[in-house]
Amino acid sequence: MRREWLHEASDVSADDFERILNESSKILSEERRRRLESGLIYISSRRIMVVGDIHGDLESLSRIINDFFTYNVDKIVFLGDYGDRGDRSVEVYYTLLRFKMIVDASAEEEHASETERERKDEEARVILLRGNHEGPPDLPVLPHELPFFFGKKYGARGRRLYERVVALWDLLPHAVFVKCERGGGYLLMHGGVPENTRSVEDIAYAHLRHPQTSDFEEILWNDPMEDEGCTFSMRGAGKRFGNDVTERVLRIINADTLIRSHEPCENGYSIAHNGKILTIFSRKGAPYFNNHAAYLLLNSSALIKAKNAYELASENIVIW
Ligand SMILES: [Mn+2]
Repeated sequence: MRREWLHEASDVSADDFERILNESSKILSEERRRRLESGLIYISSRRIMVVGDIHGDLESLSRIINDFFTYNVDKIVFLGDYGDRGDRSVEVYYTLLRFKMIVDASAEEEHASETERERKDEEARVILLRGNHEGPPDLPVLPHELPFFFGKKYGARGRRLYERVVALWDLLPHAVFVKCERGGGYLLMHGGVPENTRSVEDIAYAHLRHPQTSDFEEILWNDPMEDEGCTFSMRGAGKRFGNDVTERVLRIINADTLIRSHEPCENGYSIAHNGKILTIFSRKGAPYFNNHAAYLLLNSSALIKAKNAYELASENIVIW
């Protein structure tokens, strides 16, 4: 596939940006309707890329998208946090949405046969999860530079484009379950597991029960900690959750490992809770200055053999 469009983002006009937003909101609404408003998607593919925070790092994003095409990846899951922090946040949004439209929308018009179109209708190949930077209005992030970057680039129209981007957040899912042939699988979300999870539905419909329950807030904001139990978070939202919480929730969901993002990692990834948690961070540069960024490639061997973060990290992480 020709990839010249990967270099377009810097020069894209407000009209072109608006066009991609129109198309994205159509496709994302359709996808949300098709999964019956659930925020949890089940997938079982052979090659799945899992990408952590991007936060305005356009260079890392381009590299990730190039690898997606080069390695014939079936599906790619972004774990959220696209804008803010990095100064190319506007370009990151354009590139991400354009990428999704090229992969998930264009094939329908072109040469898709009836069966191919049905498969496309059922399953998106590019899955953008919500992070805390794409959260509900009552859980704002600080600082939130995205509206400023839109204004800087597009002047008065920037505000309107920014609001259109914000409107997309509600259409995004917040969790993925990767089913493994051997049984079990991986639970993917931005922050972490909610303390009071009692069923899969608590995760799948957390967004519809917000703010009556704190489950949605916790999915977007939580971080693991060394101790047992749960405690308050310095972030001002979400909680810090212990090993016992992770084990209990993974058992309820029937997952072996939680794969999440949300925290910078010196080497692009880190492992917590005795291998029950893998954290992936996929951006470099100011203001975090981690040495490396990374993504996870779940290939068929990982999907058959690896049961914890140590085994996943030993052969399936790509670092730059
Ligand atoms: Mn985050």
